[in-house]
Amino acid sequence: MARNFKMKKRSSRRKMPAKEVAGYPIVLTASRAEISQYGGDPFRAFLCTFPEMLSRRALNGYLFENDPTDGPVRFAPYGLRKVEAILANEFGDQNVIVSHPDSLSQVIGKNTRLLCISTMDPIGLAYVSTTYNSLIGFGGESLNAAEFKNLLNDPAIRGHDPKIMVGGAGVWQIRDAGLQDELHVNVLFHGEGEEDLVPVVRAMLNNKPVERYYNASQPDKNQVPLIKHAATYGSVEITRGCGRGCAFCSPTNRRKHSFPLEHIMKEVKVNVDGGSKSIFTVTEDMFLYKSHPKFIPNTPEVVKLYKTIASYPGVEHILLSHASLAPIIHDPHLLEELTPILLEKSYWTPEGGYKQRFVTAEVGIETGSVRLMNKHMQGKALPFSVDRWPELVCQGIGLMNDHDWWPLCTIMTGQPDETEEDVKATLDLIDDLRAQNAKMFYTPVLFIPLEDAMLGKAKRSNLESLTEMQWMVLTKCWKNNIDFWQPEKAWLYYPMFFLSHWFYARWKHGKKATKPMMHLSGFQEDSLALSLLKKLDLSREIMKEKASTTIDILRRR
Ligand code: B12
Ligand code: SF4
Repeated sequence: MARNFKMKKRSSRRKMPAKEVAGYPIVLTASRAEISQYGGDPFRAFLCTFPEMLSRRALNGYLFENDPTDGPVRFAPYGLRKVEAILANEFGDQNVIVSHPDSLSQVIGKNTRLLCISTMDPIGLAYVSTTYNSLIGFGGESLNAAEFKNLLNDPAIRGHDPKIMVGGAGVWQIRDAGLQDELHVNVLFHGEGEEDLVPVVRAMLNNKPVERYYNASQPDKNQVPLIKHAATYGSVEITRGCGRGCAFCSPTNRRKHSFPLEHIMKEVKVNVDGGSKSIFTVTEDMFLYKSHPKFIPNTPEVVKLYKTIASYPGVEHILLSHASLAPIIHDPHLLEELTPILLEKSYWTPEGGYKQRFVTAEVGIETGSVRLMNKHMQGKALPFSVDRWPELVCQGIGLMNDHDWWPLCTIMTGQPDETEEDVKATLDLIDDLRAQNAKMFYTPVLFIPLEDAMLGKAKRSNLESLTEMQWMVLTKCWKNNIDFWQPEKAWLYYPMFFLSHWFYARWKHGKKATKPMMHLSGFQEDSLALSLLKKLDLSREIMKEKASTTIDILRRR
């Protein structure tokens, strides 16, 4: 699926070197969208998955936050920091630099042999980008994609023509989009860097052949180096891999292990010394940390970990990436002991404009269907059976809410073999959560086959193929988000969705979106008004069909 990927003119904010610079042999970078740290709020970064026209406006103040310098960037994505450590340990600190994309002209020069770029979503083909770009349907490609293109268009790169290697979770997108040649990328490095990166770089520097799409072997846990400089949001990996084995997931393929506390604290120090006020614990599930067999949580070790991080001088906030529900149901003491530590270090507070202080982490609910859970996500509920999934979800979210945890939850629809019964089960689960006044933020997404996931070859879902009920999953989630997070703005959102449906979305997405969109516009699902609107929609459809048949008949005459 080759795409039109025309290069734009260079941004006026880029500095031009006064004279020819020597440059560093190995330069590392990421796009503005992925290297910025958005005032310290990682959830703001998700806006980069929205169309450029909307997200650039919303984020513009943040995209240049790492003020361009002539030297190394202050904060960089954690994966890129690992790559920096791997390469600097081998080729010498003086030969490797991580640069902000706006400063490339200061660090790429005649000595530069290799440019390494890290990316999670270069073409905007991951879950959130795909879902919301097609849903909104105007405003261009995602900011992630636009900024990745801008990066490769940098005059310093074009002028000096170093070899280019791209790595990180999103490399498959460049291959799938058929853009490797057009972007002049010599090597797409897929997988972890600790085992194979050095030989690959050595081969590239020596002009030896390297596979264009390089699949890296898995490293041993002892090979993972400490980062040398601060990562965005103060990221520190506490575990790698997962092992629950969900069929749509890629990180589950990594070898599962927890990093020793000493290793973690050394990286906390690097981040704090580098100026970070927060520590972001990177993991597939924070309760995997030193967990026992069958994913039974190791409460004392988890509590010790967060206590130690929280008491490190200079750590003002602790941010969490992912968490799962089963461990907190298995051990009710887990949240009891952990919450006071995390609540005190929360980034989400009334001073920041929120209703109250709360803790948040990303939780994967994905579906309410026990059948789909059994088929694709059997390990997700361990140590419990997935046969109780909807009940476990309600119980887990309830426990979280009791302890002031307001999770961000993903719900996925359009899975390859999702039936109407499966979708109904998901809608029922969302209703049950609403009935218990769940405090949470839903991120509904379409199923996307990530390359190295077990379902990597499955059919990609899209809005055109969604049924009315699948649409309802998307809109119900957003209705709940409005009603919980911004009920005072409902008067603005409801008419906005109503008008956008009748003047735009209905034309773009068809009549199956009508009932769901009217629900999102504030109509009760079973209200008379909604069924009248649906009927009106249906009769318009019939009239349109009749008109086109009449035109056909007249034409034939
Ligand atoms: C932390 C995190 C974030 C943080 C980023 C923090 C940061 N800047 O450091 C936040 C919350 C901001 C974030 C946002 C998004 N994320 Co994210 N994120 C993660 C998470 C949980 C951990 C990433 C991490 O640091 N891992 C640890 C490091 C060591 O691993 P790594 O980054 O993969 O790096 C290694 C290799 O990839 C490789 N490598 C990395 N870079 C390079 C570069 C070169 C040149 C080479 C050779 C090698 C190389 O070497 C490294 C060491 O082994 C992963 C899940 C996961 N486990 O990977 C998802 C993940 C990477 N995110 C993902 C996505 C899609 C996003 C979003 C686009 C939103 C979305 N879900 O649609 C946004 C992007 C917004 C933006 N513009 O920044 C997806 C990528 C999917 C895919 N395969 O295409 C993942 C895999 C989650 C998932 N399963 O959906 N994310
Ligand atoms: S629980 Fe999460 S990280 Fe683990 S395999 Fe499932 S989706 Fe992947």
